[in-house]
Amino acid sequence: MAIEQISTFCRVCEASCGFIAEKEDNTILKIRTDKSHPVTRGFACLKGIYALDMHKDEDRLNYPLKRINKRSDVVGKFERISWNKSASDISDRLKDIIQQYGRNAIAAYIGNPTAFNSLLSPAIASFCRQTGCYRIFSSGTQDCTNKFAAGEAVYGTSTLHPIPDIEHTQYLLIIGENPKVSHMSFISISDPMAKLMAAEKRGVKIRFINPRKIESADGIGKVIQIKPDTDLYFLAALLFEIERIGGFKEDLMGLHGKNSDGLKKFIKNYPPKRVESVVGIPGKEICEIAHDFSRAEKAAVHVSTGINMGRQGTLSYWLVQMLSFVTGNLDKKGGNFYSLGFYPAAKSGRANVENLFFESPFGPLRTIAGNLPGNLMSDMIDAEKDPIRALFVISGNPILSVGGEERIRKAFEKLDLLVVLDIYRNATGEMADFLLPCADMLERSDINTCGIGMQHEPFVQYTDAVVSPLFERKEQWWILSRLEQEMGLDSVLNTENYDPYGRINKMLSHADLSIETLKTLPCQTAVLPKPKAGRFYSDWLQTEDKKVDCCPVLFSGSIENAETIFQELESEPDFQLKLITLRNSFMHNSWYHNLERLKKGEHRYNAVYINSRDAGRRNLETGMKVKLFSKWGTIETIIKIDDRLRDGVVAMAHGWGNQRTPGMKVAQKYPGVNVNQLLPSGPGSYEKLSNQAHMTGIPVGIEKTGGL
Ligand SMILES: Nc1nc2c(c(=O)[nH]1)N[C@H]1C(S)=C(S)[C@@H](COP(=O)(O)OP(=O)(O)OC[C@H]3O[C@@H](n4cnc5c(=O)[nH]c(N)nc54)[C@H](O)[C@@H]3O)O[C@H]1N2
Ligand SMILES: Nc1nc2c(c(=O)[nH]1)N[C@H]1C(S)=C(S)[C@@H](COP(=O)(O)OP(=O)(O)OC[C@H]3O[C@@H](n4cnc5c(=O)[nH]c(N)nc54)[C@H](O)[C@@H]3O)O[C@H]1N2
Ligand code: SF4
Ligand SMILES: [Mo]
Repeated sequence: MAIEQISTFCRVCEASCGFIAEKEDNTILKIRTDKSHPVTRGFACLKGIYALDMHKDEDRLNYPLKRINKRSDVVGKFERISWNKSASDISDRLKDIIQQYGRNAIAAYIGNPTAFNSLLSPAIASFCRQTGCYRIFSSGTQDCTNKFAAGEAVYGTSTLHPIPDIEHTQYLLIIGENPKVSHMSFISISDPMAKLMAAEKRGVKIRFINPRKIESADGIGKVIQIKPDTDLYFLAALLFEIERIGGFKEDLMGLHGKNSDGLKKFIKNYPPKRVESVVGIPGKEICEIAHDFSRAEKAAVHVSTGINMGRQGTLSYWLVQMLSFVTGNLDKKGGNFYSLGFYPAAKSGRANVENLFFESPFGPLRTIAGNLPGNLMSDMIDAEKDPIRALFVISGNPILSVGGEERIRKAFEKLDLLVVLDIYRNATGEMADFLLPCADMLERSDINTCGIGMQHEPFVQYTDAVVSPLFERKEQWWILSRLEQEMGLDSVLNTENYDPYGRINKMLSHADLSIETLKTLPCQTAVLPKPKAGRFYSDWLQTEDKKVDCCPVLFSGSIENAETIFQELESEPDFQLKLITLRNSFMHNSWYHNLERLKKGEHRYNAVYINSRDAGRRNLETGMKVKLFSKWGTIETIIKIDDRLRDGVVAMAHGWGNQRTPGMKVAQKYPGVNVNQLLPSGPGSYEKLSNQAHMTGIPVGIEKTGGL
């Protein structure tokens, strides 16, 4: 058969880079970037290209497996079973659990790749609704639920996140984000560095707020090195100074806002001079940023996980929105605006603002976009009353990605049933009763729904499966539907001529598109109108009264608590080290660890990075073995001097620690260490407003354990 060229796209991160896959029969020969793609224009990173290594990896999960030894045995013993047998065994056990303990006993953990699989979310919703699984955890509480919570409170919807107009702005503030490595999040953008470089050339003043002089800033703008977990006070001080110099657009605030007195009262507490020692930035420098931002004709702001993972991510994101709103940069060309795309997603996240919290043994709780705090998952399994007994892990790896590995492992041992749907037998899968092998992105059709409402250059692309799933791998929507069928519930598999794209076609019809029309276009891609200002207050804002809430009542308790945290930070000893995360281009959370090609030189382990001054004070040098400890755990690793870090900050990559993952031989050969053993978990370890886990600015200590 002749070699075919299939146009497809990457589903690892939001950029959705276009690819050409070359295949012969059902074998993929090569993946290359698609230079003819109308939006991504040949841009890609290693992870996208290496998806082919993953597709072919001999350690991939290829058949359903059933555990035959105890879950507490470190190494799982599994036997191969058929899909029919796995469906009936899981169904029987689930029915027993429901009969014995009620539906409360079932829970799910939904991992990050779910966001890049357009057919999966409705299948999860159906499965959970029908089985009564209402305790849902997800990787969202590790990376972004603060944005959902603030969106709901301020704009009335969790899905309204105005993106920066990089092309037309004059001043760009980027907080807690490293575009060169991570390619941005909550703005889906191809080749962000090219866009930032072009902006720099145009004379845009770019300022990064980050504890580390990130790679993104090499030759672009300037980094202002903030102390971790203090962004709230930095933002409050910016607003304080902007108000002081008369930079608030009071007329606009009157027209489109409410409760601005509450905002003003809050920021009054944090003049630049007061916050400078806590945030680690001289008051003068804070004032300069405030002046530049408010005096620029057009200024834009964007923030990411560096802010989200702090203890006060929701309040911080609130002030980010306020910065844009009060300076008149919200819904403005060159400021921040909503990017519509093919479907008005801003409306679908409309908040139910009644009855926000409910009582629980862990104190008042709420769900954010359906999610409970991931940091309570072990507690809810461990609970005396109504424990979780059955857990479905759907493309996630909580053992390595959530804080408190040992607590999670202990809790998982207690489960009556653990079912893991993944492409690998990952660290979590090693504890599973059933491992269900899933199709990878090259083996399934899809469209790029993930970035709706946040695309820099909106486009929608359809891809066929490049090849049909190898071995007995299956798509996850099929697996969940098969389980429904086996349990006698409604299942799309019982519908004759079921069209998995029915719902998506309805969404596409908003832009007069359908899967069929997409298939006729070059790269199966429709380029959509560029985002523009003008409809934010009239159409996208979802509060009842169509006003931006400048100080939601919901925030009162957290606002009071902000002062307590400020005073705690003020009295911290000077020598206190704080831990932050360090992503790099050779890892993607906890996956991609089984590719030999990514394990070269220093990428064979995850060192702790520290600057030479902090290292010198402790007689530490690159290569030395050290113990890194926190209130929650201790790990051993190796020092790497990195003078990009500010004083008092150490950094480590997460997602490592595969010592106990024999199903991934390369990952186990280069295990590194799971930094999340140092992170807090349980009550008090997440932001109450948003359930977002506290993951940056963790107080740690460091001690030498060995020589070079
Ligand atoms: N300390 C610290 N911890 C962190 C972070 C941090 O910055 N610092 N970052 C956090 C962030 S941002 C996130 S999003 C979470 C991620 O948390 P998780 O989503 O729990 O973990 P991932 O490592 O993304 O694991 C995804 C799993 O999905 C599998 N997978 C990949 N593609 C597919 C597919 O197509 N189908 C199926 N079924 N499975 C697939 C992979 O093999 C992998 O096992 O971790 C967080 N943890
Ligand atoms: N190569 C690679 N790309 C990825 C991922 C990956 O693991 N590897 N993960 C993907 C996922 S799931 C996500 S969510 C995105 C995340 O995308 P980003 O949010 O851009 O993630 P990071 O590159 O970790 O950048 C976060 C930055 O915040 C800084 N920071 C840490 N603490 C603080 C703080 O308290 N305040 C401030 N102001 N800054 C702080 C860190 O130094 C870091 O530079 O990336 C995605 N892309
Ligand atoms: S930037 Fe994101 S979407 Fe593009 S190739 Fe890399 S991982 Fe895939
Ligand atoms: Mo993430």
